[in-house]
Amino acid sequence: MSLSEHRPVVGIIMGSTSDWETMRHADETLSALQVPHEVKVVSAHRTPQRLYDYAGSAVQRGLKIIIAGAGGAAHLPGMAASMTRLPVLGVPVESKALKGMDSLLSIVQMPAGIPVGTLAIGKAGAVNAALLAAAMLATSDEALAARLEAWRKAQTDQVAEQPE
Ligand code: RP5
Repeated sequence: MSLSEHRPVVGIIMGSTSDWETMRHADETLSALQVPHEVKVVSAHRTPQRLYDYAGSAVQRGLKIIIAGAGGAAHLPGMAASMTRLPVLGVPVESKALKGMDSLLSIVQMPAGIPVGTLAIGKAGAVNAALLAAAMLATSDEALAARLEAWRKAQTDQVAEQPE
C-alpha cells in the first residue's frame, strides 16, 4: 500500500499557496519518514469556514497532529488550535516586509490556555515541524521510531569532519 493510500495522521495546512515554497519542506520530510499526511490551503481570514470545517473535523477524521504555516499577521495556527485539542505546530513563514518576525511573534505569543508549538522561521521550521510531529508519533509507533532513528543517523553520517 502506498503512502497516499493510508489515512492521514498529520495535516499540513497553510494560509496561502504562496506558503507552499516553505511548507513543501514539511511535506517532503514527512514523506521521507513515510508518515501519512495531507496538505491543504486553509486561510484564517480568506476562507474562515474552511478553517472551521477543517479544525472541527480533524479529530474524527483521524488526524493526530496539525502543522500550520502562515505569514504576516499569522493567526492560522492559533485559530486552528482554538478549535481542536490536537497538538498544533506553527511554522512562521518568512514575510516580505518584516522577514518573518511578524509571523514568528504572531504565532509564538499565544496567551495561556491554547498552546501552539512554534518552530523557526522558514524552511528550518517546516522541516523541524515535520520531524517533531514524527517524533511525537514515534512514541507509540516502533516502526516509525526506527525510521526516524535511521533518518537521524544518515544526517549524522553526512557531516564531514573537515570543511573540504
Ligand atoms: C498569510 O498571508 C499567508 O499565510 C501568507 O504567508 C501571507 C501572504 O499571502 P498571499 O498574499 O501571498 O496570498 O495569510
